[in-house]
Amino acid sequence: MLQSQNTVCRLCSACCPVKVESKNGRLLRATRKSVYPELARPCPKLTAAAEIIYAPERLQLPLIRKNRKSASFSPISWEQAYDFAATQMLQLKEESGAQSVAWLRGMAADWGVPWDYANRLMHAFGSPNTIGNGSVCHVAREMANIYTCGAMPAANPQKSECILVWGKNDLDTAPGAGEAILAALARGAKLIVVDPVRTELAERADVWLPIRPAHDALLAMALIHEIISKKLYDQKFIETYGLGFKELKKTAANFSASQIAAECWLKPAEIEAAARLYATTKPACLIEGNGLDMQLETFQATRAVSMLRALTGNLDRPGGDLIPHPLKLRNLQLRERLPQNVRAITAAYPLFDNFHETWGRHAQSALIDSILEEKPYPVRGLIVQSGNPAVTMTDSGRVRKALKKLDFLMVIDLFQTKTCDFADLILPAASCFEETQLNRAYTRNNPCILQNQVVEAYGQSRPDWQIIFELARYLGLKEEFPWKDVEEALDYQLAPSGLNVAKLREHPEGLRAEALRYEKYREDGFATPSGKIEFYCERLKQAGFDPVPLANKKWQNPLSFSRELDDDALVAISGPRLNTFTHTQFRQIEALRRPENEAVIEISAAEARARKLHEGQMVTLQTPRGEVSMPLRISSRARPGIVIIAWGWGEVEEHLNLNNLTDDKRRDPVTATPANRGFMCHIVN
Ligand SMILES: Nc1nc2c(c(=O)[nH]1)N[C@H]1C(S)=C(S)[C@@H](COP(=O)(O)OP(=O)(O)OC[C@H]3O[C@@H](n4cnc5c(=O)[nH]c(N)nc54)[C@H](O)[C@@H]3O)O[C@H]1N2
Ligand SMILES: Nc1nc2c(c(=O)[nH]1)N[C@H]1C(S)=C(S)[C@@H](COP(=O)(O)OP(=O)(O)OC[C@H]3O[C@@H](n4cnc5c(=O)[nH]c(N)nc54)[C@H](O)[C@@H]3O)O[C@H]1N2
Ligand code: SF4
Ligand SMILES: [Mo]
Repeated sequence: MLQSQNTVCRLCSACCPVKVESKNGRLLRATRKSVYPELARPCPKLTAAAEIIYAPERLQLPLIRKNRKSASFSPISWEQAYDFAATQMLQLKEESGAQSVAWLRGMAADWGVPWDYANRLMHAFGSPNTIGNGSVCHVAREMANIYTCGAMPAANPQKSECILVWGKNDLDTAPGAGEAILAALARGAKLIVVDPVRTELAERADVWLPIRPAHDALLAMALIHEIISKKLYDQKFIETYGLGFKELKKTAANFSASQIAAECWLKPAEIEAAARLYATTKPACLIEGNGLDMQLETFQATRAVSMLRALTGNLDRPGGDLIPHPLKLRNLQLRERLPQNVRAITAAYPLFDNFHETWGRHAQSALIDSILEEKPYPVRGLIVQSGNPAVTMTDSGRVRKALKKLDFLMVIDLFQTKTCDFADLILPAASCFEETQLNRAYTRNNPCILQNQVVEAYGQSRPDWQIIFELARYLGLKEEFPWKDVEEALDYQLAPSGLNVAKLREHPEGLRAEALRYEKYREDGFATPSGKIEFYCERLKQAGFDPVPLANKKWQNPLSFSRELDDDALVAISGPRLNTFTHTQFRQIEALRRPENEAVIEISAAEARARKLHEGQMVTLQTPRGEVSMPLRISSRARPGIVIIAWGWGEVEEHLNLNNLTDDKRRDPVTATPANRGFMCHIVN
């Protein structure tokens, strides 16, 4: 039977509302529902949805490694798989304590309820070690925003007159948000872009600041200084709602545009123009992105950036940056069940571990410290769900060593990835169209839209929720997972919000639990300890960090290997994400492989001339950690001094693995963030 149903696509984290046509439980095609159909561009991943979910390489059955010396796997039944997994986990628990088993989450299963279920299972089992990859993604930025204004604001470009895009490439990574920017530009809104790469948005910007990678903290402080010294800030708002403005003003005075411009590869006049345009055009919103992540100064850089919204009085005003209304949900994580005396492997980053009730632990690199260096104790068993750490984690050589050392590794995925090379057991997961779930994008902000199962699970694959609920039974944790299916579990979790699965299904356009309100701070204050915007943060001071960004820090080049490599080195950055792929995924899909999106290293024409390199030749990049080799592309997107390296190709060939180059020794002291994105490297040819 032909059917047309609504759901949310989760082939990448943009979580677009989509319509799916299916026949006899099989997906035929899917299309995005855009608010701006005239501006919408098709998403190639979604267009290829049927090819992705019915790819011949897709896992259909649980697989067990024949023996530790063998590279081949044999199919087994789900019962045998759960039994084997539970036996391994319980044996490790008996020998070394439950904490010797960790659960590592990649981004693909979402940070909504699937994250809660994994945490619940591990907490009930007795291990505090459910670890997400938020130290290299947006969770570190969430924390910085929460420390400043109590929440991660959501930009409202729909009503903005000026949009400041900082290290974000929405046209390729979040098309709904990208279209909202295009619509604003079409009605005359101004655009400022901070990005070292000439992206499509940078090309369209009124002011483009092609910043030297990882120098964002300096630029943010210079913008703050410019706005304060030229009296462009919202004095009334700051007097009423700000804490520590004087201290911020004093620190920012050390970072005037003329003092820092050269260090940031910018001109003072450009910085001044950006500050004036942003602060004098009302309302203005600020869209920050992954360009700010994966820096050694991610936390303080983002804190400084987040202060711009408050200084200009744009917080929680239409067209500014809205403080979200998260849905009221039951906290399912059972963290209170953990024995008091067990420390998490991420304990060296206590502020990051505890900044939020349900974000949990995200200092991803601490997992590798634990396995290899046994700090603070050894993790011996690992479950990897919806992630491909052998390729996506920092310093792949070190990660591979750690995966090899484990006594037990189980991977839950749709495909047999490079990470599976180290696995004892592989469980086939259902895709986003084959499972019902509630994604974080729709619980942190109203309106709430349900991701709906619209087709049957492929082969014997099972949804993530089902795998966790069933594994729980084999671990003797049936009471903690009493629900007969995900819908019952979702209804239980949604109860405080007044919503439930049935109501959400009836409203595919989404439902609000509360009416949209602006300027909520007038009644509620901000969710910081002082109830104010904390330009100065006592909690950070107490923990030994700068209470105002860069207050005591002597600025040093934060790019990895800047001390080890000579002047001939270039700044390498991970290429902006392509709209055809999600990280390491989908390279096996024929329809998504085109000559223009293959793995390449991009440099400017000037740089190629100076180094006598030509288009198409193979080049090798080297850092003290390792090498990658790819064909060279001479590109107008790259400025001199920079190499842009295609991201995610390590799944195809080891010599294409960008994380062979990255360094995990130096990290942001608050969030454990390594410099995956900006680091020095040599071209060796
Ligand atoms: N050098 C460098 N390193 C980086 C980055 C970079 O730009 N440069 N980016 C970083 C960022 S922001 C991130 S988020 C990470 C991403 O790191 P990962 O999360 O490891 O990335 P993916 O390659 O998307 O891996 C997701 C895996 O989940 C599987 N999968 C998809 N859907 C499901 C599902 O519903 N259930 C289950 N169980 N599995 C599923 C996919 O097949 C895939 O193998 O990489 C980080 N690492
Ligand atoms: N198609 C697709 N969509 C995705 C994903 C995907 O893999 N593919 N991944 C999802 C995930 S997990 C994430 S985290 C988001 C990321 O979404 P975005 O934040 O939009 O991510 P990127 O395109 O990686 O990077 C944004 C921009 O930051 C710039 N940049 C690089 N280094 C710096 C720097 O040092 N400073 C500044 N200011 N800018 C810099 C890059 O040039 C790029 O244009 O996308 C999500 N959506
Ligand atoms: S952008 Fe991402 S979430 Fe949206 S339709 Fe494409 S793959 Fe799906
Ligand atoms: Mo990410």
